[in-house]
Amino acid sequence: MFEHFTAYAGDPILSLQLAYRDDPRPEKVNLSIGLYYDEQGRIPQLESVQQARKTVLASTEPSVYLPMSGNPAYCRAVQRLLFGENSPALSEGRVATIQTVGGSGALRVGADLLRRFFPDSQARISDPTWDNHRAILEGAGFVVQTYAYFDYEAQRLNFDAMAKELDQLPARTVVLMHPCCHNPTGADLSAAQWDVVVDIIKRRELLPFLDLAYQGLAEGLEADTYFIRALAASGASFLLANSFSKIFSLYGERCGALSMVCANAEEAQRVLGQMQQAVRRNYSSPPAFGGSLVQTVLDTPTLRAQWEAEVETMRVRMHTMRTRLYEGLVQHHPAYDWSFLLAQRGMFSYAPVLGPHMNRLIKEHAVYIIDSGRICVAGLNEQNVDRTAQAFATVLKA
Ligand code: PLP
Ligand code: TYF
Repeated sequence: MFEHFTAYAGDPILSLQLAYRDDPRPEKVNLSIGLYYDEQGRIPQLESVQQARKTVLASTEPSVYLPMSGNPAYCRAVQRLLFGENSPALSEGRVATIQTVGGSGALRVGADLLRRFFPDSQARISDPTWDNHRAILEGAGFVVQTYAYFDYEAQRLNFDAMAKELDQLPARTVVLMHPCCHNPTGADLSAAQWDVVVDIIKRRELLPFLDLAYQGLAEGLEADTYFIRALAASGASFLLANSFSKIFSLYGERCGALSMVCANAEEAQRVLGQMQQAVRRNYSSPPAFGGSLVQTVLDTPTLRAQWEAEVETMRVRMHTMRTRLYEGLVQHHPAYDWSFLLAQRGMFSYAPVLGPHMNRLIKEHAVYIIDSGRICVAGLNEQNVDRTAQAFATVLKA
């Protein structure tokens, strides 16, 4: 019956993660997968989440199905985190939000809906982007093309090329964008550049689909929503997928949300109905446990403050490690201009120049990066950062 099923090559990032796990060398360094590791190389259990877990586990309520749109208190807390406590869009009731199975689930439900209601639209993703963006949009039936984003020679954002290309797209083109901590490049737009993008979106009637998987890890929880809030204030209609996998260190609980910012409250109600139907015919309703942890943290002032401090610790540590990597590279390979690294933010650095050396880095130095030259800076710590810089310098000079 299933003879015609072809073999699946696997996800290259997840495959490298397994290779790393099975590597016996004690000095190995994992810079491949996008997971946050602490200074000791562990995936942290956030203290705020541990406290919330006690509260949630103490509940004696039976586990009933959540509504199709998820836990209503979770959705409200997520909206305030994303759009702000005093958001006009929220008080006008024009944002529809559902709880989803991670950020990936939000992307998929959003893509399904867009495909259904905009059958003539094509989709654009940044060049480069997270590989799963293309897979999810194509899986939903979209023809997917890229828009200019990164100058591979200069290893920096090419904003002029990006703006020029967006300004030529047909109305209602679905444009996938990263509001902060661009994956894989770590190269983000400035507030002034986002203002230009908002202007183009309005003028050309584009259909933005924002993907926020690293809120708080560029400049801070509030600052990182600049584009989201500017777009909402502009009156544009758009979709926003967000993920709590990284910033709550709750990867396996699959916590995320999909928000759709609409023209008015009446439209938002109809849109919410379609979001619910998209969930119903897909997986019916999201899982309850992880969402109740997140909601408890967000809605309990002491835990909220503790969580915000924990996110800030992650952000500062990754910033420090990126700076230390830069300093090590300047020391070990001063002939090369490494300044582009300092312009990058969030969980990733991106050095396409290293991509072709991936196999040597893994084989000869036990340093795991992915073949694009993406580096997860959270895999660096005081123990391994200098050796990593040395390994990069060695393969580049040979
Ligand atoms: N979007 C981006 C840009 C990501 O890097 C990730 C990766 O984790 C996701 C979405 C998916 O998030 P989740 O693990 O919550 O599905
Ligand atoms: O980009 C990354 O490394 C993370 C982790 O199928 C990840 O987003 C990688 C592959 C995947 C799911 C998550």
